[in-house]
Amino acid sequence: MRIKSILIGLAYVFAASVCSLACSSSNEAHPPAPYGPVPSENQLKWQDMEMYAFIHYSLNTYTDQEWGFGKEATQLFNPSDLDVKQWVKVCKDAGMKGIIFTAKHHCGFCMWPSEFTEYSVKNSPWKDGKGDVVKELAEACREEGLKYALYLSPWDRNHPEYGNPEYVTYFRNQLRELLTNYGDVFEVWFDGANGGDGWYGGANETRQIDRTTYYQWPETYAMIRELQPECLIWNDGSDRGDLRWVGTEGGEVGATNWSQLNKDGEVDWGMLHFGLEGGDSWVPGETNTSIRPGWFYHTTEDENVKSLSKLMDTYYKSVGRNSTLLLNFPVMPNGRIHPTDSLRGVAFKRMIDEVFKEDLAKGAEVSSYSKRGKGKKYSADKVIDGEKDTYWATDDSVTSGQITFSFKDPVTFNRFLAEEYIPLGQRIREWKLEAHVDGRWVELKDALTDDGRLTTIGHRRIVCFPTVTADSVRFSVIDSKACPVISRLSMYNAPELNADIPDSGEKRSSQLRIFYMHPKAMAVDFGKTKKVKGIRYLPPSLRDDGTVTHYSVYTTTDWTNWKKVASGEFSNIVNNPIWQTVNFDATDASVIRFEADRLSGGEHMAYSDFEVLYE
Ligand code: FUL
Repeated sequence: MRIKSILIGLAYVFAASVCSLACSSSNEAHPPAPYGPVPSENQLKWQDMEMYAFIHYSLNTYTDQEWGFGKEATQLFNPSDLDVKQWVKVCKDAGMKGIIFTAKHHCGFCMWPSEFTEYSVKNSPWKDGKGDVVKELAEACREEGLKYALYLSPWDRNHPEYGNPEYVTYFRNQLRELLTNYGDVFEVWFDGANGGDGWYGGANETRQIDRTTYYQWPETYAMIRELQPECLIWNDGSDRGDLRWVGTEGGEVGATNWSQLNKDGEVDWGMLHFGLEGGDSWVPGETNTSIRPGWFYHTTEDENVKSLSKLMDTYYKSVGRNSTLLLNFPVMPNGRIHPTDSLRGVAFKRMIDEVFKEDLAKGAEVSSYSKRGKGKKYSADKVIDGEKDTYWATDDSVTSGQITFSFKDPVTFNRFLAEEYIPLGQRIREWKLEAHVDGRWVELKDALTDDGRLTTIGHRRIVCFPTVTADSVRFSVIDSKACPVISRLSMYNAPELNADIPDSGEKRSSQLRIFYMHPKAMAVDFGKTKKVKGIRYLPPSLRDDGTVTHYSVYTTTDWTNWKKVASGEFSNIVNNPIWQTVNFDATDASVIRFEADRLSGGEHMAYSDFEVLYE
């Protein structure tokens, strides 16, 4: 017995001296080992950008379209006042750290004088065909310290060889031009849209490709890595790049948002929107949305620029949910960004600065009942020290924990911000926030979700709740996949924000008598003859089944003789389910029939709302 305890004692002394050597004379524990996949240096830099702009500008700007068909004349491109410096100023003033420019949209028109096609600015009247928008913007960004990136649509409705291997070579040649001639590019954006029909050099037909094999992405990705090793590859999830789409263009990612996907296998909508817990690759989400309903400029949307409250909501549901925000500013036909968009951008940036100007947590005494090791390296106060690379952590065997903030004088706040130290992976699955108000603990729930639960954190999670005044605040990790590693916790008091333009100017229609004539046709009966000049269609927002992508509109005054007054395509309606407007020559009608020539899925047409435009 005695010998045993002597042996144990010796073993203890030996272990302690080994530790004191290994732990470099202090009693600090080793840092936690990374858990699961971790971000690359490039992904970390990108995530820190937080917000950057999209700029949509092409021939569509001159044809009032969202998707050009590919046969629009190059002569249409003739801006009177193209001013890339104004774009850069607008974006910078809006807090954007970079710009992604649509070098080529689905119509195939190139905004740079590509040597591989005639369908470009070089055959436009602008600057007598000597201009290069991609270059001008690259230089303007560099001058103002913004990063630069490019959108190159894989789908090309102009190119005669689209669908054949020759087109893939053409696409790669273009990409090589873009990645060679315009300096550093932080991201390439390969839009997954592929509507099928197009002009295709005059063939004017529908061409389907197999998205998984046609573009031969592995070879293209290898070329990108070689030409621009710091460039991140975005795609819609079908061919795993470095960043993923979040499954909607509405400006929000899931409140639960894992920065992981699996390297192989199908990526369904849920994986895009919420990420994949336990996925084997780090593929964080980028939330893209436009400051207006559409991506390209339309005069009719001048009144529908997103309100400040909507933009803040978007910020909380993107940057505040472990994502970045890619916010689009469309360019007008004269070559400038509209003043309303510009002012809204400035207001947006000012409001962000205002909300986050004073971190109230810094005035607190911070404590925790557990921490990693015995020293101070991983203590709770690391979450308020303003250093990016220090953090509070627990011992490896501990996967929960609590940090308490105690204030001398009660503080008033309505926002809470948390950050995990993601270079070591994303860990937290569930957490809880409580405030000590008038002598009792109340739970603070996320007001922007239905159930208010707090799940993932990742790079940054911001929680919004009604204003409280508290003398203590408790942050509790309930469930973590490995020991929690938290680099920052902050509290802010945001000014109250009333919706300046409710719902971004979108409105519900008045009561119309709408009924289905058959599953793919609906009719509106006015009861008496009126002069009508258009319709507006709001597709279902939550599922694309029943969304009308191609339509015809008929009118009648007697239910017998029908006149076709319009037909066409609602471009991009599935990804961006916004109001669609169809105008036609004013005509007498007592009934309007809206017919689905094609649905994106399902057998029954569906709508969220419908309006008739009268003269
Ligand atoms: C979509 C495209 O079809 C839209 O036109 C727009 O470019 C948007 C950013 O991506 O998928």
